[in-house]
Amino acid sequence: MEVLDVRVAAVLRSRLTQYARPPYVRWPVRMTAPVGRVSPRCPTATGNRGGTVPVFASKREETEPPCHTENNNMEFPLLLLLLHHLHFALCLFFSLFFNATSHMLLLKNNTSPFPCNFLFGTSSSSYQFEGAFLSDGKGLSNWDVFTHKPGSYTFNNSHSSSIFCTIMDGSNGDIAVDHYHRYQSLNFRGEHGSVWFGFKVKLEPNRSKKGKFGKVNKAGIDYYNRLIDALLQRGIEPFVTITHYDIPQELEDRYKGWLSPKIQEDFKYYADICFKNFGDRVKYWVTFNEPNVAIVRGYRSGLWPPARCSASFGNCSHGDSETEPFIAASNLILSHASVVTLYRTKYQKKQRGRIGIVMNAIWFEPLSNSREDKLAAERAQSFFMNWFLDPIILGNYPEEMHEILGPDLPSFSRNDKQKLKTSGLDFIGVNHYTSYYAKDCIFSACEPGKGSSRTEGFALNSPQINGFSIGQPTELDWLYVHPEGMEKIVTYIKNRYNNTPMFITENGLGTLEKPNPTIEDIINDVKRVEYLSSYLDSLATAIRKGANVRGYFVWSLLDNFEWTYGYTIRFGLHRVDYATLNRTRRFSALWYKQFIAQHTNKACLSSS
Ligand code: PNW
Repeated sequence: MEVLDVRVAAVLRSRLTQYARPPYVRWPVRMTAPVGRVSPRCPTATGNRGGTVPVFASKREETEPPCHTENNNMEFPLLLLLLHHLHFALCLFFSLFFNATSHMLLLKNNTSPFPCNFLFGTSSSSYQFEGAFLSDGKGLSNWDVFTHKPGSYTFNNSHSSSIFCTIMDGSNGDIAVDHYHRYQSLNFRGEHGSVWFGFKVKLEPNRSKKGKFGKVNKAGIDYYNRLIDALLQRGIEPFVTITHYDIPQELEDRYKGWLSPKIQEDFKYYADICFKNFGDRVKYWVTFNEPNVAIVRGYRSGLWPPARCSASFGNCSHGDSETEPFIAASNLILSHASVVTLYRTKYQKKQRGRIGIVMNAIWFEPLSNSREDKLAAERAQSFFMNWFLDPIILGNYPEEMHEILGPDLPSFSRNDKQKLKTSGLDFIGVNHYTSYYAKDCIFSACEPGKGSSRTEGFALNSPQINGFSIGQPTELDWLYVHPEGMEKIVTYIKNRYNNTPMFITENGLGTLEKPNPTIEDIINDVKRVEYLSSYLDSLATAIRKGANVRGYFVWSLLDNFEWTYGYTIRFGLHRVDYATLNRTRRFSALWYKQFIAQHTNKACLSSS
């Protein structure tokens, strides 16, 4: 039995101006445990705490409290609640006023820098949102399996016993924010006060085994069809990512996933199902989300599935951090090319959509003005983003990679090169959150560790080096606020790739929540608004200077499962109470709505 599940990000389209956000499709996964049976769970020190999983659970507590515990007491006496609301309303009024004023700066001559048909939206992903991990015959993905495995994070559960998990809070995406069951009840425009909406949907079209080895899961196809239709009816453009990190566990078990060239055929088979079933209505397709992050964490540090690395890079039982990331990347790049070729030859003419790839894009700032550090910043980019974009757009890996890696960098055959040349992409998706300093490790000494190895191009990169911090730290160790980085990375991509159309497919701020938060703690996310507003400002500057940017999506619509951080970090414009799964609109949601309204280009509207 297999499941294909689709994560859809929604894009809101007004009459002339479109607002977007990306959806995603999880590809078919073979089911290894029947619904309702014991499922794998992150074990305790004393043994496996596997529990019975209901067909689906609408509340987190309905399952055995797995590695997730959160209890937000949201009950307030009525008067207190009213006072809170009043206080909040006043704060909101002033905040909106000041933000509106600051945004007038963006609206020079009353003209928004964002062009006609610019898509504003929010992003989500299936594993992080959907839950329902065994519903309707869905199979297991590599993330389903990985999050239930024992790992190195220890914490005490409610029975005061220690649990060792791969996820910091011992949680998993079994239920996530239950978007699978909840998207329909959402009023996309009203209830949340949102002008845009993001949802994820789980699709079960492919129900046999993995990829071409199984039958298509009809229930899944139906589900995503309903979802896509629901979006379009509300004027929301679906922007679909085919793979957001997760692949069927079956492919790992059969032939080691991305390490095998066989995956190219399976990926093509799966994408074909998506194009065939949804391509009449989906006009934006993304082959992969952040392959540069998935490959590095899966095969170099081993922090993510399939948890492969060498001893000096992490704590894994198998793997080779020096070679495997490059082999896996090569198979992934060729998979992208196969699917783009498929779309171009079989579907694009009729369906008239566009297809691209999304990269994690960090701006690397040289630590000093020295030539060595400037070259190190270039190398850091080559070994991170250009590693994938260069072969796809320019036909081969960056020169620095050839020089440093030599034969450890797989070479493309003449056939592969031909395929890369004729496929390419229609747009580049840019997920940008932060900037890092880069420091040379070829001509100067670096401590052994992250960045100083040849696999990263001997470029130490970090948001903080030698006491210098690239920007304001946040509650996430990898995210520092450096808005200038947005303009710089967009301009860099524009120059390197001949101003290929770009979408900023993710940008946002993650925060921790206090224990027992007040309603104001929950809602008043001024830091998020400041972050978004400053990054949008910087993006506007890049656009004014000629960057061909067609859309911007905030990560994320709702709080959700934040990978290694579990449910501890919250990125949502809407807060999710994980005890009840209730959603509460934050200040940032209102702010974004207003921002979009202000930047709906009046010139576009009047020319309609
Ligand atoms: C993205 N970095 O990942 C992912 O696409 C989302 O699934 C995720 O929830 C979101 O960002 C927030 O983390 C990132 O190190 C991974 O700069 C790494 C980085 C940034 C984003």
